Amino acid sequence: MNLPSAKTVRPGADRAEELRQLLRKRQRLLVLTHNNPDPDSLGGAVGLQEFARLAAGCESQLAITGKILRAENQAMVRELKIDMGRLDTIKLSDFDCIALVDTQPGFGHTFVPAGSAVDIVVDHHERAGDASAEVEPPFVDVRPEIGATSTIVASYLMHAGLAPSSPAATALAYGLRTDTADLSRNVSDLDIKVFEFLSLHMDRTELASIANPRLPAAYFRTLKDALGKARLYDGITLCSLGRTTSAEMVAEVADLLLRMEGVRAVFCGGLVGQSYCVSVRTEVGGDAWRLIRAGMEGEEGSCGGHGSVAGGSITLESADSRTLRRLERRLERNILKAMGVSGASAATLGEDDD
Ligand SMILES: [Mn+2]
Repeated sequence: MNLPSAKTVRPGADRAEELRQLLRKRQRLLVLTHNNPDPDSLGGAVGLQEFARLAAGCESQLAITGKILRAENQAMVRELKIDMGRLDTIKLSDFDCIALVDTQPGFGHTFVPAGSAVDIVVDHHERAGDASAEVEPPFVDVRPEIGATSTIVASYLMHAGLAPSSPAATALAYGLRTDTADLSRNVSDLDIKVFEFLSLHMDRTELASIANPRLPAAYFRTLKDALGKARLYDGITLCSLGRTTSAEMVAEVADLLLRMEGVRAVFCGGLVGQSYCVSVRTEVGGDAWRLIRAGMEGEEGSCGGHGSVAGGSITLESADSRTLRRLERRLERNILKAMGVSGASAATLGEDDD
């Protein structure tokens, strides 16, 4: 068990000052985040770069691993001109300070180059495993009670009395908004206070256009195809997209189907490469984590989640259509059993039912 250290309970202004002191002794900061960065990790990274520059005159670079997949996230990078490199092309010896944002050393979806010591960790996820087994970085600010990592980073700017540039404030605000579902989920007082602070500096027009980007025709073809495959049971919708473009697409279809009246839970899947990606959504108060575990019972793979959102992936030995169909049947059987609707027959969106 990890007891909060004295570090994690000191007031925000102290933390901002402590971080400033650390950065002042460094020349160049490398900011890293988890694989396939989401808006909160990008916002937090950009915000930390802003803090390093304004508070300590410390130059920095953001480097990523994986891809920026969702159209909104690509719009965020494009509109706010977020400058980032690929970690495998970065010369590590150019940097004397490494920060991890929205993740922690040892997390599965996070790559820290071998032999590199992490100096700064800012995150809002629970600390995983036995943190005491690892060398504690000089600056660790992990606060699971806060809705977004972007909030924690923006609070350093707020407490230090620094005004972020419009792009940095907009990136932080978009990260905060995304992780808290527009300040409706896992929100703390600090999230609200920080959002007000960011409101003074961000570009609202830009924020709106990031949230509603133009989408390629291929997106709508995938969506049309997916909706045709939705299987509607009493309160639960299942949808297997077959082979699809990305795990993000599976998640988007799951989000969309949950908005249908009467739907309490959605179980969505799709084959990406050799992995079958799964997204589960439940209405507020539901247990998506229980449902995904029930669905994936007996399968080779991993899953995670909390509250009304869960995701996972199943490793398939071969990706032929027969193996896929069999997997889909197993998942459907497990899910329907877990939801207590086994034996019922499915409706589709192709039928008139009024
Ligand atoms: Mn986050």
